[in-house]
Amino acid sequence: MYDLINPATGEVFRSIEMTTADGVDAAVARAKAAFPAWRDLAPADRARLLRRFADLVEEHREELARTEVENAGHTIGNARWEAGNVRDVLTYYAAAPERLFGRQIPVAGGLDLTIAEPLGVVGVIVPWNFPMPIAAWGFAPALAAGNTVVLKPAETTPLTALRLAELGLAAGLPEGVLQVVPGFGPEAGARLVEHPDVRKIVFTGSSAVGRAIMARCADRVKRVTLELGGKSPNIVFADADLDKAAAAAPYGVFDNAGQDCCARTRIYVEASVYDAFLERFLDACRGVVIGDLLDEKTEMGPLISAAQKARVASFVDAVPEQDIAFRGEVPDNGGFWYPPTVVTGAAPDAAIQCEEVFGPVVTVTPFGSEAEAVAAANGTEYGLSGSIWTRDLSRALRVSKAVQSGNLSVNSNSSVRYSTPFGGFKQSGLGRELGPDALAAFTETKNVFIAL
Ligand code: TXE
Repeated sequence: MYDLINPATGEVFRSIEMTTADGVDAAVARAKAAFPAWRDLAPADRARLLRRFADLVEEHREELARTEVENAGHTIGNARWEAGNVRDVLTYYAAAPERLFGRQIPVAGGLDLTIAEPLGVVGVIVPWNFPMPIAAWGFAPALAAGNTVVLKPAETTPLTALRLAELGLAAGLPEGVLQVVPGFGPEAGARLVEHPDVRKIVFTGSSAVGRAIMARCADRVKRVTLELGGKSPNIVFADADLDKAAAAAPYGVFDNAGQDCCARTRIYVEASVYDAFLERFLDACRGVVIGDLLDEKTEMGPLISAAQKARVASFVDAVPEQDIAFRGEVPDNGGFWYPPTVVTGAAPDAAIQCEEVFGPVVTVTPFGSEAEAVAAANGTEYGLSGSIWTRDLSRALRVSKAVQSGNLSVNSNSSVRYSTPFGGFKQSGLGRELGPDALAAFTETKNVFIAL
């Protein structure tokens, strides 16, 4: 049995049984058996089942949200959004089964058909930072394209995924089409990666584990989509709406207590407005509401675990005290709270500027020219998200082109929309989730030539 801990209190609230490697094998066997019938189901029926699944998620939205508050330490506002995102992702991909068009490309001597076929059994390995949405970004397009899914949630946060699988069954998904196996990464996760009947792995998590998974997938040329860490820049030019940029910046990094692969953790501000921005930004930081997770006004909760808190602290403890421009206040109750922290004066090669902290910690650094800002933004091995604040459209487009990142936003800190592709450059990942791209990632292209 594995104890689940409420991150806001540090107390065990439930224990669950973990799936062993044998249990994973059994789940994969069921998924393999369920695949042919699911693949061959009339597209309209697959679509109808996914829509009914989305309706059940909506009906149970509050219950799912409250489960996530207790299990993952999310604020109720965020958790409601996350359950709503699952509904939206299911609804979006419910339109896909009837629209998985092939192509008929003109060729000499016959008729040529290009067809998108499902892969078979897909393994989805999910982290603990956004357990519900990231699960759905994997299973919804995979199921829509006709695959069956075995999903392994993170050790610490299995409850909403388990509930979603129950709701899927209640919606009418056949047995074996969507299964959730809570288990340890090196045991249950590794078995999914190695299993010869799993045709594809979708992994979201740390870069270290992502690299190891990719290496293991190479043994069987197994398809893999990786969504790994980030160290996203937030670039504020002197001509930007400073009030807006500064007001938005705390949410861009302290949301979900910074445990967000898209967190804007490096703020770069044009030197001529650095002081003006910093003053406004620190004011906004002072206003971040921390505490009661069930209060809709609360904006930031605790970290997921004692280990994550220790990891975040190790980065901040290496920063000289005079460089800490702001440290917020958090409850002192045995929960895994870490104060929102603003660091100034960090060197470009300091760990806090280069590595993913995954906590409510942000650096603010001045820059001189546009080229300097771009070089700083591109100065890490990550490339997931980023923001550009300016009123100059040409500059926004120029900088968007130059920043090596899969998702950029101009005058906004938002990264994820279910209908547009999401994923990383460089070591932030491989392949894209969401939008039409995810369907391509869950299908294999077959070409058939018919001689006439
Ligand atoms: O991640 P892991 P951890 C980053 C973030 C964080 C750090 C460590 O910087 O501080 O990673 O977090 C499963 N085979 N991100 O250690 O271990 C594991 O069970 C197969 C960024 O929790 O990568 C869980 O389900 N699976 C990130 C999932 O991998 C294995 C989100 C992620 O856990 C496995 C999370 C193995 N050998 C952490 N070992 C993001 N991109 O958003 C572990 N797992």
